[in-house]
Amino acid sequence: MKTNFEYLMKLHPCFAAGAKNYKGRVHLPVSPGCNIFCKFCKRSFNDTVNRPGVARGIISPSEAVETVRKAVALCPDITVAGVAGPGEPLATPYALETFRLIKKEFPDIIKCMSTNGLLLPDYAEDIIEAGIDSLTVTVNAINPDIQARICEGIVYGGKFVAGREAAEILIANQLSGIKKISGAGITVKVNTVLIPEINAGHVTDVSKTVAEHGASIFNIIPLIPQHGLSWCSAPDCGLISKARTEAEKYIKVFRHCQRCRADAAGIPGSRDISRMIYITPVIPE
Ligand code: CLF
Ligand code: SF4
Repeated sequence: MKTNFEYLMKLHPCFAAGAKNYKGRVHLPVSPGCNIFCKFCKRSFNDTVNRPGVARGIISPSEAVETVRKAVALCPDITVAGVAGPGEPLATPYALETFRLIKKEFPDIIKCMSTNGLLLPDYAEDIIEAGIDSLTVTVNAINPDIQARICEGIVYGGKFVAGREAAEILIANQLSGIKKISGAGITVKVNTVLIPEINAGHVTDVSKTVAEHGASIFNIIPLIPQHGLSWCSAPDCGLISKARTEAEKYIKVFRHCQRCRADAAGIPGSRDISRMIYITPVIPE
């Protein structure tokens, strides 16, 4: 069963706790919009900046299937087709549509999605039905007062909700969603952005709580100080290492995150084939 954690640890580049496994992934930038407002988020379209939230452009689900064809032909070590932005995959229907198409043509490729978790309880059945094998949920706090300092607000039920109220809804949905998805046998990874000035002392609580709700692996991502959190600092190696060691008391920890672009392709931190499969936008002079 592809959702089995032991299977993913061998074949998924982002689920190997301990040694790096040298498998690859192709990210499909099919998701344009988002439904929450993380203060550190700065989405943009370009060919040069290496970080999450960046892609050369948005592609359609059928273009995504064509992209997977090209990617696996060029790099047979690609075992995962993922959707990680540049926006939120569940805010628009394109990610699930893409996974349904991929499931038909590439039954053996691992289907991976990265979500903020706001709509997880609503879409759990669709995620299961689309055949998603591994799901990442970004949970930056389980305390609403801390979460409210990281995220301005959410769009939920057709209206904007701000501050602590938004944080309460987001956290409740993330945790119940993780429980539902992991209960269905899908392996769940949790990403937490480590923000020294805001959640550094709280990351261990997050790791413990998400493990209790069924997550299998935890990834601490150092903050890139930008946008509304440009006043914060990037955590140093000592702080990252300490946070990972603390979290490891409760859950397996993934340590090789490359903070990938939304259109990354190849082997994380090693082989990059994204320029060969995505058309570089022509910027008018
Ligand atoms: Fe992509 Fe994310 Fe799936 Fe991996 S990336 S959707 S779980 S296939 Fe991996 Fe890249 Fe880190 Fe993400 S190294 S940013 S953890
Ligand atoms: Fe940006 Fe992702 Fe946060 Fe949405 S969930 S605001 S895309 S970081």
